[in-house]
Amino acid sequence: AMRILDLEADLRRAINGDGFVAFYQPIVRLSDRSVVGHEALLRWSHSSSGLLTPASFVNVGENSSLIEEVDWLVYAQVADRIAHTSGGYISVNVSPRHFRDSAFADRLLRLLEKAKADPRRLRIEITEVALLEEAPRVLNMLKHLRGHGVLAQLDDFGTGFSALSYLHRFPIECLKIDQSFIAGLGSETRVESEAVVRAIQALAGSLGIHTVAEGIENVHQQRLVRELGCTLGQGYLYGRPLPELVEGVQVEEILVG
Ligand code: G
Ligand code: MN
Repeated sequence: AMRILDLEADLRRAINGDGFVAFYQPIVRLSDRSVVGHEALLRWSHSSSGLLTPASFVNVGENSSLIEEVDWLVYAQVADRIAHTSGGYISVNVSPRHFRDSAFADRLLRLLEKAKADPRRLRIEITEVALLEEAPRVLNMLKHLRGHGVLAQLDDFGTGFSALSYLHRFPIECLKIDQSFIAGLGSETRVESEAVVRAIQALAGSLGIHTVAEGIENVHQQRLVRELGCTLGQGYLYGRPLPELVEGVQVEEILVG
């Protein structure tokens, strides 16, 4: 309990300071490793513990609702980054909590406008849980955002409810195939993981939705997901989350791969 209290106090201090930073991980076209966009990932540069990933503090934040404030700090950094760069999109993670507030979409659009950032270069990553809760309200928000150019992609796909009936009703641009299935491609669960990836590909293809294979760490996985029909990928093979955006084609990697 004392540790949590400490962390909560730290969290508040970091929100008011510059402790939270957006890191960016490239998303590439698998055919030539050209960068199509980035996912913004939250990192906390903690004074004594170093660089922390959300897994180590998100529970504290979720309970104290501070994490929403932290998310807005990240969205503001991303809007700023969009305004000062050219190139692909940047996607931000939006927790289902944000959709409980019907003002979320407008607040996000205002943030972009204030930063002079092109809304078409921002995407939101949501999980299936967000679609199940308050479906009509979420549908309206997604339509509203899309109307202004902000597209939505479904994160960690295959791990949640995967309620397929929802998929065609919501304006979803892209499915992100959860990294557990990509990791599974080279392991003893290979047959099952392959079946899941194949099924997601078939579903997405028939609905006209793109896919991103997440968590690609080696050329073996890259080859398998390409064989299964994925065209876009993300993972350590193409780049770890870093403070700077990656531009262009990763030429050196093409020669290696
Ligand atoms: O749930 P979501 O897909 O938004 O989570 C992304 C997380 O996955 C980030 O914390 C990121 O650092 C991590 N990640 C990104 N690429 C890889 C990878 O190739 N391997 C592993 N193990 N983790 C990854
Ligand atoms: Mn994500």
